Amino acid sequence: MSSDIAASDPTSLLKMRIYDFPNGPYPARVRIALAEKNLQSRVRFETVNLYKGEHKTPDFLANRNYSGTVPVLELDDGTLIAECTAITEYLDSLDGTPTLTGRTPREKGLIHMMNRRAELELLDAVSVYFHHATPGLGPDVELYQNAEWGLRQRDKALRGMHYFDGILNRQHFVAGEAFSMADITVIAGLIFAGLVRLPIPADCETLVTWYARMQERPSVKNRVAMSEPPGRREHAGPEPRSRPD
Ligand code: GTS
Repeated sequence: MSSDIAASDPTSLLKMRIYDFPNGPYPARVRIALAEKNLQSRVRFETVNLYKGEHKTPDFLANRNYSGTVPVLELDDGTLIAECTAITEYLDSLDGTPTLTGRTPREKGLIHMMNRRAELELLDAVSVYFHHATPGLGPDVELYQNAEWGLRQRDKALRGMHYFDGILNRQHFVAGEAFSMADITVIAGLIFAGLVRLPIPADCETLVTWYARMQERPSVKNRVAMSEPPGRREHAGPEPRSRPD
C-alpha cells in the first residue's frame, strides 16, 4: 500500500484515514462527499491496489473490511467504517449540519431510498457487468465470472439510466430539490459506466444534461476527469466481451 496525504494545508490535523483506490467509482462517492463537506484536510488516503488483489488478502479481510472492498474509513481510535453510504452518513454528521443525507425525517427517508435505488439499479449493476462480462480486475482477482449475469446487469444499468432520466424530468435532483448522497451515487454509476464504455442512451437527454450540470460542481469535476483515459483504460481493461449466443 502506498500513502498520499490529501491535505492542501499540511499543518491541518489529520484525524481520519481512508483506504481506497484513487480513481475507483465507489471511492469517488466518498471523495465527492469529503469535498462537499470540505473535509479533505482531515483525511490521509492509503491506496489499496485492486489490480494486485490487495483488497482480498487475509490481512485486509481480517483487519480492514470483511467484505473485501474499498473505501474503508478508519477513525483515529481505530474504528473501521466500510460501505460508502455508512461512510457518507458519518462524514455528513460530523459538523452537526448534514447536507448530504437529509435534515428532516422525510428528507432522510427519501434520500436513503433513492441512494439505495441508485446502487441497485445503476452503480452496482455496472459493477457486476465490469466484474463478470469484462476482464474486470484480471484473472488473478476475478476468480469466478458469469458473463451472462454480467450482461443482464449491464441491461439493468441501462434501464436504470432511463429510470433516473424520468426522475430528473420531474425534479432537479435525484431525491428532490437539493443535492444529496443519492446524486453522488448516480454520478458514481455514470463514472463507472464511462469506464466500461457504457454510454448514457441518447434518448436520456435529461440525464445527460443533469450529468453535465453535476460536473460543474468542484467536488465532481476532478473525479469525472479521472474517468477519462488513461484512467479509463486502467479500470476498463481490454474490450468487454460480447453477449453470448
Ligand atoms: N457496497 C460497497 C460500498 O458501497 O462501499 C461496494 C464497494 C465496492 O465495490 N468498491 C469497489 C471494490 O472494492 C471499488 S472500485 O471498483 O469502485 O474502485 N471493488 C473490488 C472488488 O473486487 O469488488
